Amino acid sequence: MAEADVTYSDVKFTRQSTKDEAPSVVYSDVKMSRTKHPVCPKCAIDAQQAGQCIRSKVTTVVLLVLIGILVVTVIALAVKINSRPKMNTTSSPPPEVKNLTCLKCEPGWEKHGGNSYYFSTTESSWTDSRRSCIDRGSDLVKIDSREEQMFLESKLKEKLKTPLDAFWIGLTDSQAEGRWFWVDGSPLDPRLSFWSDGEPNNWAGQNPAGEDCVRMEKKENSVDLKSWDDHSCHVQLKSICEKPAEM
Ligand SMILES: [Ca+2]
Ligand SMILES: [Ca+2]
Repeated sequence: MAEADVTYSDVKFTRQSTKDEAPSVVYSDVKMSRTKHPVCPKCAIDAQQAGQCIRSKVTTVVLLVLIGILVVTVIALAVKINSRPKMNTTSSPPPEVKNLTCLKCEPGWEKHGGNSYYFSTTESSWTDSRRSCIDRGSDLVKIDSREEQMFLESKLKEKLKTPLDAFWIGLTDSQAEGRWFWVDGSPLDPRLSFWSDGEPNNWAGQNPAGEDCVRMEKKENSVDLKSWDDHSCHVQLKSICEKPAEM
């Protein structure tokens, strides 16, 4: 205890004297602690409670002020966001920007040699496959060059899973047997045909109508890129769509 907090006081105790005894006095030193305020235990408790009460009130006021600031900030932010122009509803990107975006992100299409190819893994008849290609803004693939055949064959080696797996291409002799035409109406160039050995054979074992549509098969060791086979048009196979690549 610090010296400044202590008051020394002389207290005089008087012992009751008998008749015979002269009054005597006992002196005793009493050390009393001086407190600034309050001066009694009850007052000390009251003061402590009052202090806690004041601190509690101050804390409440500070919390209320902080909540108030938070609410005002949130309202201000909401007003600012609502006042910003809504790009999605009030304007759209220019057409040229839109086209560029579609070209870059069009899913499933692969660009090669100025064309885009879609290798559809949905299996359907030759006619339904062609319709799906048309719905995608394209048609079944027409093979115009040896290089294009080489590209497609390399892609099919990645995509075909079993020897029975195959993709429809846009070649048919459904109009006249043995006269092969591409879907754009052009006749097949014999110098650019890639029939597998023994094909086309118009085999009637699967369909009495024979085989009028052409598929590309998986040929692990195809000779000179030969991988075409005429097949029943009703068989459900995967297909290759082609369209000019958008610039
Ligand atoms: Ca045929
Ligand atoms: Ca055949």
